[in-house]
Amino acid sequence: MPDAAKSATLAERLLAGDKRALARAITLIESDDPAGWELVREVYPRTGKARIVGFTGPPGVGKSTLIGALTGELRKADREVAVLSIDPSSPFTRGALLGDRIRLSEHFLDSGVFIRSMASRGALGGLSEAALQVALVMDAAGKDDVLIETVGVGQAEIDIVDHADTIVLALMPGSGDSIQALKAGVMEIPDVIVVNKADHPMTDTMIREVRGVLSLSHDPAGWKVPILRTEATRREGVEELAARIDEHRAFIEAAGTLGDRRARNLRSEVLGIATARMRRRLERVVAEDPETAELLDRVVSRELDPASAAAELLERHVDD
Ligand SMILES: Nc1nc2c(ncn2[C@@H]2O[C@H](COP(=O)(O)OP(=O)(O)OP(=O)(O)O)[C@@H](O)[C@H]2O)c(=O)[nH]1
Ligand SMILES: [Mg+2]
Repeated sequence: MPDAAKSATLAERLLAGDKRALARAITLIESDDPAGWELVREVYPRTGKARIVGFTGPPGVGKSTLIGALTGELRKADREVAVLSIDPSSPFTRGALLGDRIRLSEHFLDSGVFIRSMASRGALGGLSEAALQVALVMDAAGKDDVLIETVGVGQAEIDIVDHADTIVLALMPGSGDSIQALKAGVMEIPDVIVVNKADHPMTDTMIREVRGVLSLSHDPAGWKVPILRTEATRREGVEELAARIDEHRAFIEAAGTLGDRRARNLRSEVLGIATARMRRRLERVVAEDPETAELLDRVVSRELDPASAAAELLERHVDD
C-alpha cells in the first residue's frame, strides 16, 4: 500500500513538528483527500494538548489584527502558535483572506508561528468539519496554541469555533447586530468579549451595552465574562487579553469544565461530520435515483407535502 506508507511517514513528520508536513496535511484535509482522514486517524491519539482559542465577530472589527498582536504576546512566552483563519465565503468577506495575510505578515518569518487560511468548501457544510481536522493536525504538530478566526454574528459561524476551549468575541463600537444576537440568544455567550477599536468615541456606550446583555446571563460554573477594551493596531490591551485567555483556561481546568466542554464539542463534531455525510449521501440519491426525483416532483406538483416526502426519503435510504 504505497498510500499507507506515504501517510505513515507524513504522520511521523507531522508529530515531529515539521512545518511542511503540517502544510501538506492541511492541503489533504482541505481537498477532502482520504489520505487526510487517514492521517488524522493516525495522529488523533496524540492530540488534545493544544489550547484552542476561537475568535469570532463581525467583519472588519479587527479579529486578525488582534490575533496578530496576541501571537506576539504568546511568542514572548515562547509558545508555538498556529493560526487558522476561516472565510465562510459570504460575499461580504471576500477580501478577508488577503487582509489576514497582511495583518499577520510580521510573523511570517517566525518559525514558531504557522499561519493558514481556509476558504469555504462549498454548500455541503464541510467547512466546520474540515476546520476541526485542521485544528487537530496543528495540535498533533505540537502547537501550544491554535487560534481560529471566523467571521460571524450568528450561530452558523459560531459552530466553526465550537471546538474551541475558549471563545473570544470581538466587537467594535457600533456592532449593534452582535448585541442583538447575544440578547436574542442566537449567539452563545462567549468566554471573553473584546471591544476593539477603543480609539472610537462610542466605545464606552458599546461597553455599557455589552455589560447590559451580560447581566442577563449567568454561567453555572461561575465564570464572569470579562469585557476588555483593546486597540489592536497599537497593541493596547492585548497583554490583558492574553492574561484573560490564560485565566479562562485555568478556570475551566479547575472547575473541571474543560473536560465537559471538550466532550460536548467532540460529540457535536461527530454528529456534524455524520450529518454532513448523510446530507451528501441524500443529495447524491436525489440526483441519481429516478424514484426519489419523482418523489420530489410530487412535492412540486402539490400531491405530497414536504414532510411526508422527507419521511419517505429517510425510510427508503436511511432507516434500513
Ligand atoms: N482604528 C482602529 N482600527 C483598527 C483597530 N484594529 C484593527 N483596525 C483596522 O480595522 C481593519 C480591519 O481589521 P482586521 O483585523 O482585518 O479585521 P477582521 O475582523 O479580521 O476582518 P475580517 O477578517 O475581514 O472580518 C484594518 O484596517 C485594521 O487596521 C483598532 O484598534 N483601531
Ligand atoms: Mg480577519
